[in-house]
Amino acid sequence: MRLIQVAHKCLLALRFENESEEKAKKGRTVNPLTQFKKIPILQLLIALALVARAAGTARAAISDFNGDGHPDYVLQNACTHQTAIWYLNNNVYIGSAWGPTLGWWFLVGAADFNRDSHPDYVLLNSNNAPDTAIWYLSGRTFVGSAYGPSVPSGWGWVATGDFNGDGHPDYVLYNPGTRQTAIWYLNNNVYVSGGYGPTLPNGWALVGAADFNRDGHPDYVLEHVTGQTAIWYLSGRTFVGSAYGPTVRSGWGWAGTADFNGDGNPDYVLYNADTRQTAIWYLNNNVYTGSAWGPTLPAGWSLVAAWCAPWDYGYGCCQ
Ligand SMILES: [Ca+2]
Ligand SMILES: [Ca+2]
Ligand SMILES: [Ca+2]
Ligand SMILES: [Ca+2]
Repeated sequence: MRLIQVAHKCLLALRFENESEEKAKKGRTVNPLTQFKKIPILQLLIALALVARAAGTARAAISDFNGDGHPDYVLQNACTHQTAIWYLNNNVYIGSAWGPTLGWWFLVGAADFNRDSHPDYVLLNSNNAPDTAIWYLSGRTFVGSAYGPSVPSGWGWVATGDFNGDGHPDYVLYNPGTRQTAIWYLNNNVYVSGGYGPTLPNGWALVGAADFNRDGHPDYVLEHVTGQTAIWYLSGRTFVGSAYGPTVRSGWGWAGTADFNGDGNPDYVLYNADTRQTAIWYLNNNVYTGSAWGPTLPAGWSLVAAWCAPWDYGYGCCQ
């Protein structure tokens, strides 16, 4: 449904762009429907589907906000743009507190960018070729902000991880059109340099990053259109091996990864956007070892960003 909405919106945008270009060229009104037919529709729909699919794999912001060693959820409200931290002990809800209100930014991740031992928010202003911002927090309290680098056209922001081992979180970017990946090395919020990572095979998308084989290097989490996941082991930006992970069931989305049971192995967080139920899938490296329900979120709240522009309100995101 989301895919159709996004594709429809993009088609409308392209149609109007095309129409106004023609108008500018010829100085007269053109029929948008005849212009519309000139767009290679199948190729366009495939490209849009790839973009929407990458955009649809929204990520949760999961980190340890109260410093007790257990990862916590950040919830976001699509109507009020308020955030809330839900403190967890493994999969069990133990309390909550308000976080900052996002305005027109979307929350997609959390990592400690200024290295004060408090996780900070990573925010985007759209789901495609976004501007990025870091909101510095002390616990749940906003203490400052800075712009990060802007993602180039055709690329999307996927995850953070320290890929060069300098202690600073870096950005992982993904181009759903070419399936190329890239790492942008940061010093706090400042772009230092970038380089390509491996290119994914057809049908797979990059959804996250964590160190699954515990060699000190973050690895990629890939998801196939079937829900099958895979870990691509990296050394820096270099592919060194891969293994299949468990398959995410229909109705559920892969939302993030963190070590919930404290055994040192990253686990999967799954989220059902219809029921707002969360689940933890415990892993030993790439191998599923068990699962537990996490808390179910209250109505109006989500674990992942709802990609709504102000003009979308009333059409699905804020109900
Ligand atoms: Ca915690
Ligand atoms: Ca910080
Ligand atoms: Ca780094
Ligand atoms: Ca690794």
